[in-house]
Parts: sequence; C-alpha cells; structure tokens
Amino acid sequence: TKKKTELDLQLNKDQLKASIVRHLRSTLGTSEQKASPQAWWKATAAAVNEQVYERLTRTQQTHFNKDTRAIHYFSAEFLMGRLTSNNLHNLSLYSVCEEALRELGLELTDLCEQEPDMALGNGGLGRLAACFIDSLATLNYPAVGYGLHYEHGLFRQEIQDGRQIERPDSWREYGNPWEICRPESVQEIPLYGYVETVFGDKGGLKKVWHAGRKIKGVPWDIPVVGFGGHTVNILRLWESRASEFFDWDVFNAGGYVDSQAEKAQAETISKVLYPNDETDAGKELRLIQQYFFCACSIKDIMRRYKRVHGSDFSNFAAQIAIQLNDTHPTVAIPELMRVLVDEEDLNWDAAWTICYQVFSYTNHTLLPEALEKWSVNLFEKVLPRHLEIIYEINARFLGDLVEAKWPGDDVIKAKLSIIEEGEVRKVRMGNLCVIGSAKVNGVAEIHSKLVKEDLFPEFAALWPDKMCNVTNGVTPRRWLLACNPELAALYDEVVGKEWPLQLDKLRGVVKFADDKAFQQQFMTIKRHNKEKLVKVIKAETGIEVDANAIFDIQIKRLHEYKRQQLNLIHIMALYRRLLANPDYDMHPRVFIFGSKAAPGYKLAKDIIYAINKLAERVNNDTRIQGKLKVVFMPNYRVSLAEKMIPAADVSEQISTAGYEASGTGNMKLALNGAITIGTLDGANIEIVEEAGAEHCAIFGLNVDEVKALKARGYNPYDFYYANSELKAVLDWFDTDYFTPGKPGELSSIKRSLLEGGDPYLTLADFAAYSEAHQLVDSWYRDPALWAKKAIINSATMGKFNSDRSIQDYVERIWKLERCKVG
Ligand code: 26R
Repeated sequence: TKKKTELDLQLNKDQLKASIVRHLRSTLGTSEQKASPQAWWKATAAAVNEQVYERLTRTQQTHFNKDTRAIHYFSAEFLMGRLTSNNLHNLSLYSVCEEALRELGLELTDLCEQEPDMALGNGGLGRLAACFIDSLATLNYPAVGYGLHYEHGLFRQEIQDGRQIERPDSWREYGNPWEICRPESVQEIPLYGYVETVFGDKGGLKKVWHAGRKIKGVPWDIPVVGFGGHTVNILRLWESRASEFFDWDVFNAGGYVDSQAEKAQAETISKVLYPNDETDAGKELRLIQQYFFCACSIKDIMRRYKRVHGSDFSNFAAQIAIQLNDTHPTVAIPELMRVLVDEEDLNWDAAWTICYQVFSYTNHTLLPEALEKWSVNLFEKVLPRHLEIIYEINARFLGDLVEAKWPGDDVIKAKLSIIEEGEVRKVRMGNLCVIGSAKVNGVAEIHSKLVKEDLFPEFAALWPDKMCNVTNGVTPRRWLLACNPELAALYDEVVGKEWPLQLDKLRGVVKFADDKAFQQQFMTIKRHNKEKLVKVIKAETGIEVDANAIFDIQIKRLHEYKRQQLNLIHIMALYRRLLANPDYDMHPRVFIFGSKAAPGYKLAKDIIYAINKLAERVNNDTRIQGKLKVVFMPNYRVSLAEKMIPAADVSEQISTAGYEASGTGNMKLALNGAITIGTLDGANIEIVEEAGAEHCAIFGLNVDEVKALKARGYNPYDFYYANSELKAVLDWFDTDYFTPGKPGELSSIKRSLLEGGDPYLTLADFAAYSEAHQLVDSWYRDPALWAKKAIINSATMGKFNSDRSIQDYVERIWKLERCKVG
C-alpha cells in the first residue's frame, strides 16, 4: 500500500467546500438551507478534522515506531482560547477555507465567532502552557500536555452597575468539535482510606494503600496542530466520573438517591476551574483535583512505557521527562515514587534516582500567598500513603544532604524541610518540587535571579546547577499571524514568509523604521485595527471612542501588584487637570482595561468598580471635549485579547518591580506595535534590551530600589502630603463625585493606599508614572517619531517567540530530539 504524500493531504478549495457541505448534512444532520451559523462552524471544524486526524495518526505511529523520549507537560491550566482559525492557519488552510466558505455565502471570521473560548486557565500560566504546546508541535518534538477537563472554565464576567458578577462558563454545553473522548484509556484513581504494612513476597515489609474511594478518569484528547501541519501532538485532559456508575445493589435497596449523590461527588472533581489567582484557599477539592489529574497522567505514561519496556525501568528516565507547571502538579512526584516502590517493587534508591531525573519544575510567582502549602492533616486524610512518602523523602534529604552540608544546623533544616512546623503543620509544595526535580527554572532573567537569591538561596547553594532561567515567549502564529492579518501580510512582503517560524527575521523591518512610506503603511494598519476595536467597544459597552485618540491598554488579571490602581489614579489626575484647565495640552486618550478579579478578592473588585464609575463620569463629561475616555471591557479572555492587542498604541506594564515574574501580554502588545509604559520588572527588562531604552517609556523604582525603600520603612503618607495632586486625587475617593449620593463607595482604595501601607508602592511610583505618560504624549504628537518607535518595538520582539523558549527548555532541561513526521 502506497503511503499518502504530503500533497495528497493538502486540500483544495473545492474539496474543502464539498467536505464542509457533506459534514453539514451527515455529521450535523441539517442542510444548506436551514443550517445555523453554529452548524456551519461545526461542519467546517469537522472538515478540518479529517486533516487533523490523518496527521495525528501519522504522528502517533511515528512516535511509537521511533520510541523517542518525550516531554509530558503537567499543568492544572491550559488557556487554549479558540482553535478554529489557529488550526486552519497551522494547516495552511486558512485562505483556502475562506474562499470555500465565501462561495457558500459565508464569512470565515463570522463563523469563528461561533466558537466558545476554551478558558481552562486563569491567566499567564495557563496561556503560557497553550503557547508552549503549540511550539512543541511546531518544532516537531514528541510532547503530551496533561491537565484537567473542567466542565466549567474561568467564570464569565458580567458588569452590573459597575460591579463584577461571575457567571458560569459552559464552553462545551452544545458540544465541542475539537475534543475526542478516549474510553479505551480510562484510569481508576484511589483516594482516602488507610495504609497497611504487610510482609512482601520477597521478604521485608511492604505498604498497601487501601483506598476509601475510587474515581474514574476519562481522557479527552485535543489535537495540537503544529504550524506547517507535520506534527499533531495531543493535549490530554482528564474528566472525573463515578467509578461504579450504577450500583444495582444500592439501586434495588432503594438507594438510588445515594448512588446519585456519589456520582455527583465524583463528577465534582473536574467540574470547575479554581479562579483563585491569589490565595490558596486550602480547599480539599483543589488538592483532589491536583492528585486526580497527576495520578491519571502518571498511569497513562506508565501504561505506554510498559507496553514497550515491560517492567524494566532502566530506560524510564531516558524516555520520560515531566515538566511541572508551577507547584500545582507537585503531587506527581510522590505518586511516581508510590507507583515505583509499592506497585512495581523497586527499592527506594532506585525509584528516587528515576524520579528526580524525570521531573523539572517551573516557578511562576514569588508572591508568598501563592506558594502552595497543604495542611498535613488534609494530606493524611486524602492521600495517606503520599504523606508517608513525603516524610521519607524529607528525612533522607535533611538527614543526608542538608546534614552533610550544614552539620547540626537546625535553623537551616527547619527552613528547607518539606514540612513547615507550627500550630498547623503544613506540606510545602515548593520545597518538595525543588528536592524532587532535576532542574528548577524561573520565567524571566530577573525572576530567575530572585528565585535563586531570595526564594530558594539554600537550595541554590546545595545544588548550584539546578536553578536556571527560561524566559517566557508567545506563539507568533496566534499573536501576530492570526490576530493581525494586515500586519502579517505587510511583514510577508518585506521580510518574506519565514517569520512565523523565525521571528528574528522581523529584525529586517528595522531598516524601514525611518522610511516614510513604510511608516504610513504600518500606521494605516494600526488605524484599521483601532477602527475595528472601536466597533467592538461600542457593541460591548455602548461607549463611543475616537480612533484618532491614543489607545492605551492594560489587560491582565486584577491584582494589587499589577497596579491597575496606579493607572486609575493617574487617569483621575488627568481628569483633574482637564477640569482645572480645559485647554490642558494633551492628545486625546482612551484608557482601555480588560480584567477579571478573583471572586473573593474584595479590593480587586472595588478597583473594577472604581474604573467603571470613573468611566461613567468621564465619558459623559462634555467639559473635557472628548480628550479623555475610559473603557472597561467586560469578560476579558483570549478571543478578546486577539481583538484588543492589534489595536493598542500604548501597553501598560506597570507592576511593582520584583513582583511580575515575567508577563507575556507585554510581549504580545509590543509585537503588535504598542509602546510599553513599564517598570523594570519581569520580561519588561528584556523587552527594553531588545527594543532599546529610547523606544520604551520606563519609569519608577527598580528591584533594588524597591527593596531599599521597604528596608528603610516605606510610608505612603510621605508621598501623599508631598504631592498636592496625588493628595487631591486620593481625597476624591472619599467624595461622591463618581458615585452620586453614595460617598465612601470608593474609599477602600484610598484606605489600602494609606492606612493599608500601600504594599505595592503605588504612591512612590506615581510621579514618575505621570512623567512617563507625558513623555509618551509628546512622542505621539510627532507621527514619524511614534511610527518609528512602534515599528522598532514590533520588529525587535523575535526573542519572545515561544519556539525560542521551548528550544531553551530542550537544551537546558529536557534534552529532547526532534522527530520528523510523515
Ligand atoms: C495557588 C493558586 C491559588 C494559584 C496561584 C497563582 C494558581 C494560579 C496562580 C497564577 C500564577 C502562578 C501565574 O499565572 N503566574 C504568571 O505566570 C506567567 C507565566 O509564566 C507570568 O508571565 C506572570 O508574570 C505570572 O504572574
């Protein structure tokens, strides 16, 4: 039998058109005459899937035959967004599909709007995982993403009377064409119960975990199509189900209701994504979620390994690499130990040698409240055997390694212990990760340095080669090619079509940064993108904004350290200046926000409310002649980001230095020609290195200055009393100027910045921030200067291709080889 060639796989327009119509009839059960846009979208996806599945099968066969080492990316979050246009682009079918649909009287972009976002993540960490699996497939690396198949992703945000309301997200309510259920790979996962010590067959003692409950894990596969369409890897997401779906004995005894309750409990595990972007609520269900998907994934890996190697584990560490995306999947470490020691009968040392070679850990935050700790009691109840294993890992680590390095030093032992002593004893997941991993990385140069020097200094002393850096990146396929087609086409013309794979090629654009004609083309595209966003803003909020204004955008989760409140008080200051002097000289500005607050984060929600109240007042104030507009875009998500980012003139990256691990929105915005107003934090530092300091508006305290000010004793009142404008703005929060008849509704913000001690130094950075804005304003008045800066920013972001990040992971951590498919 002759193998199909690449050419056979590539569809032409007429074939695709026929396939879409065929699927409309035979898969969707409707007809051209009465099909809804949703049915057309699903039919299109089904037609595309014929291509996807063929390539998926080839990839899996190739990987199986070559038995290559693979990376297994464990993440509680994958923020995939929509897949239709991405898959079409990666299969080089986008324009073919566009034409095919046009002949059927349909617009592809409209059909794409039918797809709900796959919002199985909170923000940066989840979206990074999505970019990384795109890059892994694109670079032809054997890789599997493992995570949870949440029924409900991150909540949908509605704004009512200016306040955030959370509504459930139901992304698969009407079916999702991109997922495939794999009942043949179902797993069963134990929970609760107790541990018994018995005599093993080989003599010696053996531990047996008698589970109190068993949960079924059902895998759903999402094909991950690499750009160019050669490798199609999978993202495997586990859904929880009741183990004995229907217990007939219980049923006959009239216990139908009870059995239904069990079923509901089991299904709860993968029911909903935790929106906690902030504090770890210590919830039992979250720990169970983590264990559930890790245990399913380890079993899945084991099954595949044993199919080839049987019970000979000598190749395991050579074949299997597991990346832990933050500490959320840490329990995979004691789980692999449990499987190797208890189930596969390896001795401890052999198992541990495998274990720490397999795992590596990425840290994504230094915020103490986000470093996961689980109470020992909870662990003992849910995972009794794992707690024993953790104790054993800890005892050997402290007794051998730490004792050898710092003999008799109990202070260091207490600090490095996996167990935190105290009233409530806790398991420190970060420490377990570092001890159980071959490599530990941060996500930007400065962040990795802080991980080494401030977060884990003793671990770094113990293992100097363990800590490393891999600066984050974003996939240029989604974040330029697909979301900004006009700019992509311009770049195709100027530097050729290789840039989506080799983003460094955009450097070739730098020499046109002063070219008048090129500047005009570039700014015309920006203008078109802004005009499109104007329509979206009008449709979503009713607010009318002018595309002549500077579009100044801050899009990210709401958190004090990200300092939306700094942006807010600066807009209030501008508003005051305009009220005091209607001729105040500034180019018209539209400040646009997109942000979700964790439902329990009171102050974050108050900041959203304040932005909306400010917007109402400012947008309807005729005295300021439309010079200032404020827009809060509800329900910020991946698909909205794709519309906002190409339209941004200014990118707000204003976190307190030392707190934003990397940021990835900063990269996407600069890549699309926005100029950064930012602090020297996270990847901003590297963006400035690439673009040149003169093309960014950097302001405020740097990491060392933040530390020094805190050490001296920071007092926000010093800044409040010293700056009359700042004082007036803060005092405004206590009036009813923005909340007529309801004074004090916004006071919590002022309080947090004064009595609350302003932990993120908002007031300390206010004056510098205001100056940075004035600088940006002056740049914008010189169109040639602005165009040049925007072009240079976009053209110099090649480093932030997530392909480069993946290549760094491969060389520094995973040691993988590419595997050519087809
Ligand atoms: C513990 C639990 C409640 C929790 C805490 C924090 C769950 C999720 C988070 C989100 C964190 C870890 C996160 O998203 N961090 C972000 O990771 C991005 C990708 O590396 C960085 O760009 C970004 O700076 C960082 O905040």
